[in-house]
Amino acid sequence: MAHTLPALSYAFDALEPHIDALTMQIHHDRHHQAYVDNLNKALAGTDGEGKSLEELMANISAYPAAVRNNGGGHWNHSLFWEILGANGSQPTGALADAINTAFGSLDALKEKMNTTGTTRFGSGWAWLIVKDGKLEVTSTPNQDNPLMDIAEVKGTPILGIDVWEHAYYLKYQNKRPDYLGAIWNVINWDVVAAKYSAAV
Ligand code: MN3
Repeated sequence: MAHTLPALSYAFDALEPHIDALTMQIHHDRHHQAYVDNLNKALAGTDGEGKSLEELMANISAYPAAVRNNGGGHWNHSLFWEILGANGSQPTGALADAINTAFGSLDALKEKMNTTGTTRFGSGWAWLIVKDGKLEVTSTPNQDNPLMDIAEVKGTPILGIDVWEHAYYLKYQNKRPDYLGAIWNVINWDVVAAKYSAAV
């Protein structure tokens, strides 16, 4: 069964002014669509065609680079759209406790994610993952992710921040730290909390 582009659950302009509508439209309708299309092309007629995205990630070293890049791109962006939103939520309950235990405070987590994202050379992602029941911050290059068997640090991502220039260049140009500073205004912590609960 072919992979398909998930619809956004909010309008392109819902994250304004922090993430602009044109960036969202191009990022979702063109970049993510291209990952989906190229993944389907790369899998056509191979044994990977019948596998779920998660099955592909767990054994990605067995597949060609086109599956790694486009399968990762599809999985990563699907998570990214989900954990964004304009509801102004804050971490609560078990997730808030786990953040305080692992990092000391929410601000310390944000700082660590921002440093990790800023120092990722070139394109990639900053991640908040659950590893052995605990929260960790890590990053991956390109469209790799911590679900992949080739990842340096493996775990279950519950929040991912895209630091490819296509995620911020129209509004922030080369100022990746400004984008990373702003994105915390549009994190849907209710979704992150649900993913945390499912992962532990
Ligand atoms: Mn992207």
